[in-house]
Amino acid sequence: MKKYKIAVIEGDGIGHEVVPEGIRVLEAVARRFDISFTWQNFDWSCQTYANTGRMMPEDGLDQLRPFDAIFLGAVGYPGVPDHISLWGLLIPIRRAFQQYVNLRPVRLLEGVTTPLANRKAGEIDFCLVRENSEGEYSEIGGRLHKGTDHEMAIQESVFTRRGCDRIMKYAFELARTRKKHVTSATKSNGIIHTMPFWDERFAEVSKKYPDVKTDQYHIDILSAHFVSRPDRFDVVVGSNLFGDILSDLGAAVVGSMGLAPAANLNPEREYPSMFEPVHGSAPDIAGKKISNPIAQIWSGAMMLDHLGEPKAARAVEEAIFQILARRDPLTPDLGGNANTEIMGKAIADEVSVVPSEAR
Ligand code: GGG
Repeated sequence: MKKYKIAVIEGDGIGHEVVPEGIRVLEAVARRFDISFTWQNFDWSCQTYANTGRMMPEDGLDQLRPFDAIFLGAVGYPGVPDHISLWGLLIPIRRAFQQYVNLRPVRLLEGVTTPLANRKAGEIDFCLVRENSEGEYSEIGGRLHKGTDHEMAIQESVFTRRGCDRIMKYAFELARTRKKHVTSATKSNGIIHTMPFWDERFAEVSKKYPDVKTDQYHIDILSAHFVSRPDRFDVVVGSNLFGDILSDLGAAVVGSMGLAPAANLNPEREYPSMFEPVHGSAPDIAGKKISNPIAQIWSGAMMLDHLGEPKAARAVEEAIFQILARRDPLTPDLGGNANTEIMGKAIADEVSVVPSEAR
């Protein structure tokens, strides 16, 4: 029996609702595939910040280091400024553990209604590869003349050759397992230093992958293509901010934020990787127990893949696909009236009977 130690951070808002459903499904698949999970909860959140002045303890990263993976819900809640909650928990974990890949699949599934006209299941199927450790998410900068008419803020972006090359290499390697096509998100017409550098690195890295087709679009028209021609993409690589924005747009075009999973990967496996839905804590529906747990559950499937359990991962994905295709149960974001727990239980039941082959 394979044994895995998983650190669990439910975080804030609907994180408390979707994470238990993710664990329910992972426990169900573990029973089928002779896997054993040990879950350790870390109560790190905006509530913790309100109580202690910190999102996580000073030695929080040391506490997480020995785990095989981190299963995270959502971070951020009204009352704590978003930059405090993000830079106090999520971003330090991504950086300290060199989780420089943020992998976010975008798939239109059978049974899900897309806001795009005339698009069928299977027509939209691509992966966003978001740079996750530098770029526009930078602490470099500051404010001057606070509170005066001359007040100013400066924020520096950081693009390194190492950072660009390693995320692009990951995108190309991924494309080789798919349709062999990488699209780069750029803005080198307006952003005069970092984006031409990004383009140069993309051209250079692509030389090592002559079998992979490439193209690049400025972020503005690329966003338009996500809506008008989403079928043209296979792997899309973008900087930290561009990748973040594109992933919410991707989730919207395939039907719901509640369906978008993500993996923060340390490909070298020197540190634990972290698995979380793309969505945030959704304060507007938190506590109503109507949030869709699928993004969290699917992130659990990505965790299984990373742990080296592909059959279990395929079973979880297949269970999600079957339930959605059947359209029963559905949470309100998908047009149904099932609650979070009903959806989680349905997928957990399905996981023990579905095939575990890729499709
Ligand atoms: N599921 C994690 C979460 O709460 N994400 C919300 C968010 O705003 N994340 C910012 C980011 O991924 O950069």
